[in-house]
Amino acid sequence: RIGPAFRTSHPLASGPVVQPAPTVDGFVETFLGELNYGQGTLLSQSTLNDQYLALARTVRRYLMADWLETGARRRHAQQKTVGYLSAEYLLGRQLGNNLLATNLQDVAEEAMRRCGIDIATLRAQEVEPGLGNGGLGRLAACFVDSLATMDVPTIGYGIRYEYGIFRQTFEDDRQVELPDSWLSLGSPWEFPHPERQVLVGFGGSTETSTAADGTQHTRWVPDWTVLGMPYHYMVPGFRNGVVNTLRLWSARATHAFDLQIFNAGDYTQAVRAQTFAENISKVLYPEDSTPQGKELRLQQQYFFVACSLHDFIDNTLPADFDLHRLPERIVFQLNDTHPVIAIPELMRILVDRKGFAWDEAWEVTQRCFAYTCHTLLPEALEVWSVELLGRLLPRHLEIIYRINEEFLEQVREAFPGDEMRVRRMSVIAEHPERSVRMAYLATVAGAKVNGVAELHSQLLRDKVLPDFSQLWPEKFTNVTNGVTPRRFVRLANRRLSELLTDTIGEGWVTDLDRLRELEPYADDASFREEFRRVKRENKERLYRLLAVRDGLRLPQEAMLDVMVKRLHEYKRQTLKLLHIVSLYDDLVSGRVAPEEMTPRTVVFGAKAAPGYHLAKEIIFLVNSVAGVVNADPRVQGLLSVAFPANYNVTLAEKLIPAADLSEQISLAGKEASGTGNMKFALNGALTIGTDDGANVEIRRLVGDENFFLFGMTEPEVERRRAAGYTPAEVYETTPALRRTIDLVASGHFTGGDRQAVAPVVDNLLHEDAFMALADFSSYLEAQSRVDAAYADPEAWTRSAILNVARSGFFSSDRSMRDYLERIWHS
Ligand code: CBF
Repeated sequence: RIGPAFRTSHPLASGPVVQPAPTVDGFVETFLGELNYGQGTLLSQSTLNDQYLALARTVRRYLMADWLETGARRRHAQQKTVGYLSAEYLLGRQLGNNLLATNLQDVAEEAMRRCGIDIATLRAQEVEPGLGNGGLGRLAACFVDSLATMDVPTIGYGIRYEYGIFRQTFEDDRQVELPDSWLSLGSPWEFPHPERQVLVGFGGSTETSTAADGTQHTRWVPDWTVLGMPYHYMVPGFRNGVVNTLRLWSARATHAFDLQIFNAGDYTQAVRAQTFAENISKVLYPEDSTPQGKELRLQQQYFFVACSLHDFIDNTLPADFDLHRLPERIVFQLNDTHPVIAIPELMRILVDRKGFAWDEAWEVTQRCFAYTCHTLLPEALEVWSVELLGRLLPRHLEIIYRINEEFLEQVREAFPGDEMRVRRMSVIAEHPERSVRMAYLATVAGAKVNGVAELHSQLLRDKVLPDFSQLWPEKFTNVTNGVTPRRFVRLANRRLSELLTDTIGEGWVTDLDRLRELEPYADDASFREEFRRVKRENKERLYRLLAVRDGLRLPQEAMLDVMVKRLHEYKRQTLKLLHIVSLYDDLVSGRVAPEEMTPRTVVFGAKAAPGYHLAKEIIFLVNSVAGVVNADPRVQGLLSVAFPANYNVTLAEKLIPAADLSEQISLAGKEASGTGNMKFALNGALTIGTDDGANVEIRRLVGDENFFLFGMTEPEVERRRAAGYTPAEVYETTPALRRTIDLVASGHFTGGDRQAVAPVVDNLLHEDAFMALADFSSYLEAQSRVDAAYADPEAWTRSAILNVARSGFFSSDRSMRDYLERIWHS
């Protein structure tokens, strides 16, 4: 337990801290003070990094009083807190967001100007904390933003990876991964709290003793431990005086090094324990949607949830708090299966440490957790082998066994004689090896289970967890994902934001449904003109950036067609590539005359998991096609392909506001929701997409006529598969597809090297697990509709405006309201 707070009657000890004046003079003074006293330098001698750190610390000062006040208010209010447990937070840069939240953008800009500094240069200094892989991690960041803006007591819990998602570069068109040392120049946004360190055990065995009254007591005796050191990050609400906390854990050795071994000269051995412990939070697993069955990953998961539960129970609640009432004070939202080991951990704390009877502890535990599933790929549902789990966390395995035993009794009672069902529903799988199904454990223990878009929640009930939804239909619910309008419109798209505010007032930033008021302006020619100006200027900004960042020269006038997301077969970047190749082929073969072509620039952004061989081959192919297309004078100005390396939140903030067309082309039934799709629609891009994930809801809201739908529906996919899908047959019978694939296979884009394209081509022709070929014709037909629509700028702009006006539903504030209503307060 943390030591007693320093007590004094001095008014400044518990009163508000003094905040610098929010004037340009006040800002300059604080900034220079930070440079002098924080960085130990003079403005005239300071480096860019000194200036960035001083600026960040200046902004931090404006948030500090609110942070302290929010913390104090939360401690006294005794309200229920949301403990968001997430192994990933893809935060993006902090400086701009915090300037926005404090309403200091203009003041800071002017203050820096007075100091002779261009604030944009300092912003560019910040390395974004890439502590997540993609959608799931970014969603967590959007959610904590919304919770602060809505003043919901929240603690975000996660891992402070020393290295986040790898930095991607290309060498000879192939992805090369570099470590992301985001902390190397200092991280001004974090506050270490060594006094709140937590001890976490691993390994060892359990001991059971019997008391005089016959009751048995089990104790876990771990054989090694590490310390969890919390780093606190501010999570400001939008101009509402609220600053919540994100608490990320870093692993430390319990004993830094062994002095005796060191003195004996074996330096490596002396720090072995330290290296071993620190490895736990060293690096983010660069996987998206597929679990990595690695021991270190299970260590990471247990490490952060053990720290977080301990932190809340022992360091946040009052010492005399009656833990029977724990569900009144916390709900832990499990962001996918990664934190699910928290369930047996809470049982262990209550039963072994706090002396609860099993049933009492189970009652409390079931009310403290809710589980969000983020996938539909069966292979992505995490399982841990019993051997590994038992070796690393022996007491937890015992607890899981008992949970399962009692649960299966319940199943037997509900479905007498149905042993097949019992086996299907068991938390313990027997094949291919004995293992723990984490999604099942979360479903058994969680008060609620939700999917992340309507279609996904439906498929979750019907296909992924059908037995469970039959047993407990009331447990299942949907919360469609959302994105924060602060970062993804107000900050990323200042021009559009100004236009919106001038037209409908500022309220939309925290009440996104108000975008509806924009609808009538879709018919106003001068508004449409303004809207087009915004897009044009955003494109210019993007192209200036890409010229400097990636050496890319892109034509200003062409339609900007963007596909940015993790590289995965189910997302079907290959389908997009086939479209590009077919456009190229049409042009160079003369099938389409240049004047018939709607000029396009296609931009990809995607990282492939380092071990995902085929995904990396697809990246190679995209780069190869881009190289040839961009160098071919016959298509110059008509077709360009760009693949800027290292797609991340920072680049997304520039790309999305500039886009005309948003590619959301996953095979129906595979993308749980998507959130990029929402960001594009909110920034006035039209979507070409399948009936998948949240596309379904986007299309329903923006209207069929403002969305380019194509491809099979999920039931059609199922039927097609059941009938026996043979991609080679589609290839043989579709001339345009055949021409396109043949051109790729000929080595045209790889200097004649047919071998280099074989992995992708062979996969498409002989496997095509995600049916890109089956949807090819429908996709091309939809793209022709896009071309025709784009050729009419007035109609296109009208649709783009309606996309913005009707996408208010996709605010993460609405998602949070849904969680509060359907899950956290139900
Ligand atoms: O729910 C957030 C996102 O999560 C994923 O990225 C994931 O990692 N499982 C899904 O693939 C997305 O569909 C989803 O939007």
